[in-house]
Amino acid sequence: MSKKNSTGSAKPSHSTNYRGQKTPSSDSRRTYTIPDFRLEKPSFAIRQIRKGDEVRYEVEGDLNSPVPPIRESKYLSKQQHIEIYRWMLLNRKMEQALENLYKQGKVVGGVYFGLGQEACSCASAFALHKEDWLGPLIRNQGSLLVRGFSPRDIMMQYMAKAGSPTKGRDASSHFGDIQERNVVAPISTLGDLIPVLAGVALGARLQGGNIAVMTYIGDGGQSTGVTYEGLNFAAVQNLGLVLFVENNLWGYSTPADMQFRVKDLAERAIAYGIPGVIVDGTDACQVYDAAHEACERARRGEGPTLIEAKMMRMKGHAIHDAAEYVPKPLFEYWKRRDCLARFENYLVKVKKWLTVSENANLIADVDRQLEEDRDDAVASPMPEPESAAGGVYCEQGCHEIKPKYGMPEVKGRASSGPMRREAATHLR
Ligand SMILES: Cc1ncc(C[n+]2csc(CCOP(=O)(O)OP(=O)(O)O)c2C)c(N)n1
Ligand SMILES: [Mg+2]
Repeated sequence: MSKKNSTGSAKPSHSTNYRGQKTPSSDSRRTYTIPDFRLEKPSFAIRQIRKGDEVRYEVEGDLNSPVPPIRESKYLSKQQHIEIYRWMLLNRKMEQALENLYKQGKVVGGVYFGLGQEACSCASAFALHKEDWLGPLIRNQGSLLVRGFSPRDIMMQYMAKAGSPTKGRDASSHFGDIQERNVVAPISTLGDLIPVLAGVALGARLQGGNIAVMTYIGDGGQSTGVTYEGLNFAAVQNLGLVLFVENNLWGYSTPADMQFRVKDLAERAIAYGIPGVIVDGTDACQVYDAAHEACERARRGEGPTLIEAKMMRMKGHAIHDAAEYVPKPLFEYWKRRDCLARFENYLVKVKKWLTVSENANLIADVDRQLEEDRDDAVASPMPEPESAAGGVYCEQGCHEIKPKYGMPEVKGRASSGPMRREAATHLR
C-alpha cells in the first residue's frame, strides 16, 4: 500500500534537498545515452544578421581546430575500406561530370549534389545486404551506385534519355528498382519515404523475415509531421528501419540552428523510445560501423535506429543555387574535413593499404569508367515524341506488376475474416 501524505494523496516521487527544494528521487530520474562517435565536436553557431531588408549569416566559434583523424572501423576489412573509397570517388567524379553536362546544356532540369556527403551515402548503403531495402533522397546518388545503378543510368536519367531508368519521364533521381535492387524511388515530399520504408519492413515481417530498410532525411526534412508518424510507427511495430538524419547544416538557405532547438537531432530518438547515435558524416568508418550495427539490430527484429550524421552541404541546394548565403569560413572549415581526401590519406598514408601507384590506378580506372558511361549516355537517343504518354498511365492488363511481398499465409484463416491470433503475433 502506498503511503499517504497530509492531503491524502499518494506520496510524490521526490525528496527535499538541504535548501528545501524538491528534487526528483533517484528511481524517477531518467537517464539516456546518445553515443557520439565523433573524434571532434565542432563548436560554432550560425547567427542571422538583419539590416533593413538584407539578411545574411555569420559564423561564430572556433574554426581553427585541428582536423580529426579517421576512426578505426570495428568491422570493415582492408578490402572493404578500398571498395567504399572507390564508391566515394565514383560518386564525386560522377557529380563533377554531371555539372559539366549541365553547363554544356545536355541536362534537362537541375542537378542535385552530394558534395561533402559521399562518405555518408556510400558507407551507409554499403552496410545493406542484398535482401535489405534502400530509400535514397536526391543527394544520395552514391547510395544508388553502391546498390547497383551505374553512372550511365544516373547520367541518362539527368539527360532524360530514352534508355534511362524512367525512359525520359523524369529528369533527376526519381527512380528505383523494386524487382532486383530493392530500391524505393526518392520521394520529394520530405519525410514520406520513412513510412513507405517502414511499410516495406512490415511487408517483409508479414512474410516471416526481418530485414533492414534504410532511408535518409535532412535536418530540414526531419521537422515534417510524417517523419514523426513514420518513425513512431516503425518504433511501435519494432520494424527494422535505419534512419540516417543527414544534418548538413542547411535546409535550402535556412541554417540548422534556426530549424530546431535540440542540440543534436539524435536526441529525438529518445522520444520514440529507440536508440539514437551520432557520427561524423565525413568519416566513412564511423558511418559504416553505425549503419552496420543498426542493420544487424534490424535483422534481429529489434527495431529502428536513428543515426545522426553531422557534416556540411558543400554546394547550394541544387545547381541553380550558388550558396552565397553560406559564410565563407564555414566552407573553408569543412573543406579541410573533406571526406574523400581524408579517407584517401587514411588508406594511402596512415594504413598504407594502397600504394601511391595503386591509388593512381584506382583513380584512373574510375575516370575511365566515367568517360565510357558519359560518352555512351550522351550518344544515346532521346525518347521518340510519340512515346511521351506511354508508361505514364496504363490500361488494365497492359503490363504485369508483380508484388514482391504478397499477403501473409494464415493458417485456418477464413478468406475475408479478420487476421487471426497466429498472424497477428508476427507483427510484434
Ligand atoms: C514536405 C516538403 N516540404 C518542403 C519541400 C521543399 N524542399 C525541398 S528540399 C528542401 C530543403 C531540405 O533541406 P534538408 O532536409 O536539410 O535536406 P538537404 O537539402 O540539406 O539535403 C525543401 C524545403 C519538400 N520537398 N517537401
Ligand atoms: Mg540539410
